[in-house]
Amino acid sequence: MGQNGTTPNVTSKLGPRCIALVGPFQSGKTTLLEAILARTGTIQRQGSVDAGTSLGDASKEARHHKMSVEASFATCNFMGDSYTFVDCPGSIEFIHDMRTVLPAVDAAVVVCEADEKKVPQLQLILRELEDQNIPRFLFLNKIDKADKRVRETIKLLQPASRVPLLLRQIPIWKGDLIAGFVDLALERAFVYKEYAASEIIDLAGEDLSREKEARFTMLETLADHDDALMEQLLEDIQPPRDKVFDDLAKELRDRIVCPVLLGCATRSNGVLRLLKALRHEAPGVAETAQRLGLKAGGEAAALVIKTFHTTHGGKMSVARVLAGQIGDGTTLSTPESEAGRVSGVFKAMGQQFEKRGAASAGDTVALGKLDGARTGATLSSGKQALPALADVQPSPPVLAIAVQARERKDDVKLGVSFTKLTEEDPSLVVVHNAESHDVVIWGQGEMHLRVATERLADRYAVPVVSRPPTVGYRETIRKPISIRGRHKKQSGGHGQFGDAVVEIKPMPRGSGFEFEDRITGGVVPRNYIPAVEEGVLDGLKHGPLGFPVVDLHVALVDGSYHTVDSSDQAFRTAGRIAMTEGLPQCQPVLLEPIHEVEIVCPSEATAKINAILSGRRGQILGFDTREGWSGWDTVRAQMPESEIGDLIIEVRSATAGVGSFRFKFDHMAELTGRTADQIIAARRAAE
Ligand SMILES: Nc1nc2c(ncn2[C@@H]2O[C@H](COP(=O)(O)OP(=O)(O)OP(=O)(O)O)[C@@H](O)[C@H]2O)c(=O)[nH]1
Ligand SMILES: [Mg+2]
Repeated sequence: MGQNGTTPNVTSKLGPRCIALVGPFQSGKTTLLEAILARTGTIQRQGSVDAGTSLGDASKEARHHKMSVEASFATCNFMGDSYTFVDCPGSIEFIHDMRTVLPAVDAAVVVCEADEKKVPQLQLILRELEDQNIPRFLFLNKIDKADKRVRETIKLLQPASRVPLLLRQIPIWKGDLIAGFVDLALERAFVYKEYAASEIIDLAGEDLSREKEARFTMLETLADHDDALMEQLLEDIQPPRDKVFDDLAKELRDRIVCPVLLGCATRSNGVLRLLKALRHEAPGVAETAQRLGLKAGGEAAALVIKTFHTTHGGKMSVARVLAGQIGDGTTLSTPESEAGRVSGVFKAMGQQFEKRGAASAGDTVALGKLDGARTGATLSSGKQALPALADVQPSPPVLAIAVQARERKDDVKLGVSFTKLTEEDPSLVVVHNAESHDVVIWGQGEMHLRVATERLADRYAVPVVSRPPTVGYRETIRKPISIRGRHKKQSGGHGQFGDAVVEIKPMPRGSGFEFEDRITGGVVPRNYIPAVEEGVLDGLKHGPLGFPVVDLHVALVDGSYHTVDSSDQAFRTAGRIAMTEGLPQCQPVLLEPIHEVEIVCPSEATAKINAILSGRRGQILGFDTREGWSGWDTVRAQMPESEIGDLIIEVRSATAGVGSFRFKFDHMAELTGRTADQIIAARRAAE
């Protein structure tokens, strides 16, 4: 027969597929993957996330938190075709792993729930798919818990999507529970069986009339982009079933509708229909390569979508092959450099890697030991390296911790681990602060950083201790003075002598430091003047309040020297003494960094965000609707760096997890009073 019914078990011509499972936090993606693997016979028994027996989320960190913390891969066979599913984390803090996967997939299954609170998250994810032009299905999961009509749920979710959500199945209710569904394209009714394929039943009575009505709504939506279908509907002609399936496939691939399927991942309901829809309607690798603008000759082309550092196999680059063949020993390049020689081709199954033969167009495989390949890289085998097919940048990080190895002996190991950590997760950034000597890990949120430190301990065996990073306080002066710095030492033979008179005065905010030489008549010889400046700089590193001193002018105006005892070192010391003795008399004042912060949030949270900002000494500069995002606002404010430290935690909790911000240094501002006293006291205590 034709499409999507009892299709014979023949390989489709589209080659191996790659499908992303995405969706809001905890919507059931990992469970759905488990159900798919069980349904396709890839695993013997469907495990569960809650019991810690699922193939996905197998890392220690994921099991511990009962949530996905990185993309996870599994390849299975369905009706003669190979499918690699990529289970992406739902938490916004780990969203980068989803972003890097998306360019390479043929389609995405957006797993969601009938939960109003998760609509902003759904919108965020659909937006990523819309922006990257990925065909997408919605899998309305957890229908075992459904408490409202599906049509109402669609109405609730629709604002999250820019294209119509096209309901393709309607539920059959039995009392308060959903017992099965009607497939509107097939015009068949099924009752769910736990952990087994649904059973076909006859449609009658009220269910039949509901089916007719819902089917008409589905066809009407399809007809918006199909004039012939519209005419048939107007003339009350039943379109042939194959024609309906063709339209469904076409409009999915053109990304002008988002079909909605129903199911329950924990009981494996609706999974077979989902697989069949993917088989018949999702595009294959050729179309995906075209979407990416790949103009390949005969050579291999692939996109790296995830990097793992495994304990036994070393570095593994999971890549989707878009054209050609990649086998053991294939030499690959990135647009910038050599990627290396493939040492082993593997099938990735959760945290396991199984050796396999060469991969060809469509396959998603792990490639061993490609030292020069990072996540996101375009790999090619031709003489002329292909240009980059995708460019996915992580969101700017929003939270930081300073870390150090728990044991000194692990310092070197920690450095190596940072490289691996950031290769596995490019949305983490490690920064060495030269001034405070802090090693700071920047990430996307509290859980993100927690998982990073756990990974350092578990995966790389470097336990670390962490604390909030040092805030970049400075100090400056408010009063000009003139002072003499004199260094004189008579110790046995050769003595030391340096003598410098300087004028210290404040300068405008942001001007830094200026040194002026106003020596006349050679009272301080030319060759010693740079040493005085160096000494002054030494004295500025640590001002009277404990912080680096900025925004001042120091002029060397007078001094004296000794023909035998004077030296660079002696004048440098004199310069420093002038500062350490002079600065306390200049009315030092604390300066704190102020950043400009731009927060994005769903509009209903804007008032809460404003309150949070004001509570943190923020000055609100204004707010506006977020461009291109219906129902979202952008709030701009100026805020002290110390208050931005853990701002994200409050922002996330006020916005059901979807709010975010970026910030940029703006200026240094004077800080006096109690807050300043506390900061200075804390600094003294730490020294
Ligand atoms: N009642 C019900 N619970 C479900 C269903 N699917 C998943 N769950 C439960 O929902 C919770 C989250 O499931 P996961 O599969 O981990 O969800 P996820 O989307 O992978 O979560 P993240 O990757 O952390 O975003 C678990 O407690 C599951 O048992 C379902 O169909 N019905
Ligand atoms: Mg998951």
